[in-house]
Amino acid sequence: MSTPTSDMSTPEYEESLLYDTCLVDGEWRGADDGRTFAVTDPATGEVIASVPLMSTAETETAIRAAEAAFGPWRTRTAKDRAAILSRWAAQLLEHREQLARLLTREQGKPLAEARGEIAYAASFLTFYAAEGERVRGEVIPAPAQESRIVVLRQPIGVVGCITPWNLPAAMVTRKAAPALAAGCTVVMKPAEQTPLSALAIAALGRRAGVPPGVLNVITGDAPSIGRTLCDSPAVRLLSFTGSTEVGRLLAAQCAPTVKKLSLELGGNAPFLVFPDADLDAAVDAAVLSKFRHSGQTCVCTNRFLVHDDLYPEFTERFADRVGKLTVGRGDQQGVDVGPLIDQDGLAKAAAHVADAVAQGAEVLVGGGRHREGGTFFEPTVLRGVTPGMRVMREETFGPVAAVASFRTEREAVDLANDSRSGLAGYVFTRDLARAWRVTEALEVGMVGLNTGFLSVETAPFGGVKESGLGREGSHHGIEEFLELKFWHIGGLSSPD
Ligand code: TXE
Repeated sequence: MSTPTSDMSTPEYEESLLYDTCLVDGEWRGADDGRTFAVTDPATGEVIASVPLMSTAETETAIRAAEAAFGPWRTRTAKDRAAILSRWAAQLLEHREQLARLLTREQGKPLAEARGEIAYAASFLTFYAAEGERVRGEVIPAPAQESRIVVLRQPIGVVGCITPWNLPAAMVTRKAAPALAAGCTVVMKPAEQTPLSALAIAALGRRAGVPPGVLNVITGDAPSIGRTLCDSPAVRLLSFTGSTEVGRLLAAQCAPTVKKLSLELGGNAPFLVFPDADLDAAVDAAVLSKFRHSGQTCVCTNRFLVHDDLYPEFTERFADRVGKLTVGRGDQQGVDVGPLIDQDGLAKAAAHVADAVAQGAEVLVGGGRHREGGTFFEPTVLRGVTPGMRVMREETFGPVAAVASFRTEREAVDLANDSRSGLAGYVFTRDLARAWRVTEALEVGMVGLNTGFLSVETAPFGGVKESGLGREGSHHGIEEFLELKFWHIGGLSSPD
């Protein structure tokens, strides 16, 4: 193990929050062999920092640190843990601007979105500070008068967390906050594109009093770190947010240790506009739900399904609005849509448009790489898409809106459910009975009714089908990190 690197409490680090080493057992360290990899600004291609390229050995060290920290952490009072999480939330909000700028640099998103994400990240710490104090057991009826059955809810143990690059701050706290509140300890691996937000947030956690080993953040080689977390019998839960493909691989790798899994995977969100919808509200929500974070969230709409009667007007108004979106670097004033995360993201968006056009779809606006160059893609609206096109079958994860039409409610629901994913869905109607019918029929975990906005810390975020397992956020989210133990107490004799 290499010795801890520089003193990370210097004013330079305090100010920039640009941490370029990993947090293991409360110390900032590099990889054992000193190797690093570069983190680049997706808007410019410029290298921002180099962070440790850690692998199996360092992951094992981090797991041991988390194991050693588990006993002392789980036995702290819930109030103590809550106080630390609350201070951590305050640290995030106090450093919101620095964190937002760091996030924009490594991820590309407009500053306004980055500021929103930091507030969202802090909300999980605040929420779970309180929720951790509400973890309680129960007494249930026993079979005999002289016995009792008591149910305990206990922390599961060491948790491995793997987070994505699209919400690199919020996904850290959405996992770490309930884990720590429950009394678990964490080994976290952020996405290689965006490790800096995670390291900065971990540093603020240390300043808030998170003890050594309770939260470890390691950067590096995803397959070997992932494999080590999966293989370790000490890791009792793997919490992953990312692609369905990697989720499937991790599930298979966790099978030998029968590890609990929490998986938040890709989506293919339908957005249904019925003939009685408020068209203004639907168009506003369409723009929000498709183009925030450049279309790179798992709850972003992937398929617009619009009733025949509204189809011409909806597509025209939507395309008009989309054509007015400002594309540019996230740190520039007035930018609505930033770059895509990398060349792979750009290639996928371009391939989906090309496939749709080859099969007869029409480009109403956008359609290609943006003149900014790099990984910028034009906000795009496609009309006349059909269910077999890639843009309808796969998650585009880019600023490409595919709009198809339907005739009946049954057809709309069938089209919406014609996917192996089932994360989010959006429904626009003013008919209450229809809203109930359609919401109940949609095979998804979350529905936005007359809104394009879904995610809040108080609601159980998650999907069905191949979109994953488990829920994050809300009082349900902490259950992932707890396990039940019942205690059957006998021999309680009656009084004389
Ligand atoms: O995801 P990956 P990618 C979807 C979206 C996107 C596509 C591909 O459709 O276009 O996935 O994105 C880690 N063992 N989502 O390739 O590879 C990786 O380091 C262990 C939806 O970036 O799944 C990162 O930390 N870990 C999504 C995380 O997995 C591994 C968010 C996500 O990367 C690993 C991101 C391995 N073998 C992409 N390989 C959402 N649900 O919000 C990769 N990783």
